[in-house]
Amino acid sequence: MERTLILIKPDGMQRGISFEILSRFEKRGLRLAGLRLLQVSRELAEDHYGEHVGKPFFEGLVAYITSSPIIAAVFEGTDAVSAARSTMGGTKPVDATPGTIRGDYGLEIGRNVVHGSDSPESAEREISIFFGAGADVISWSRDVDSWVFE
Ligand code: IDP
Ligand code: MG
Repeated sequence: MERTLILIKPDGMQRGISFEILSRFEKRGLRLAGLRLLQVSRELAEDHYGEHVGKPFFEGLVAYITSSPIIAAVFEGTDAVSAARSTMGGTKPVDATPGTIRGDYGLEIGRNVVHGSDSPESAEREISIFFGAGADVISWSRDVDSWVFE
């Protein structure tokens, strides 16, 4: 089953809405497969956001993502990557569709509350960054799975 990496970014943590956000993915039907509370180092930030190194907003992005502990979660399910991205809404919260996480909880692009992998390949890479060596990702089934997955 497809997996995706979700991060509750520092603003989501500081604002006390981390579990509210996680519950949106859970209610959508996605199954939680991994969960960590961690402090992101500069090194980890550069690895995770490697595609953005050198862009004008990169230093601000690193300062943001390292500014507070975050939650990293793995969710799995049918088309988990695109399901999570549509639940999150667009990158720029002011333009994100109301009803999405970013459309409901954010205003600024540099304070957009949540991260989700943008492709299955990115998901695999990002999950190994946050859940490599020793951090568990668990394969399990729920009694309701047959009511969620066809
Ligand atoms: P995504 O999070 O929707 O996948 P990306 O383009 O991958 O969006 O950008 C990663 C993160 O970098 C964004 O979520 C946002 O926090 C930040 N970011 C992207 N573009 C800008 C910008 O133009 N100014 C400030 N921050 C930005
Ligand atoms: Mg991205």
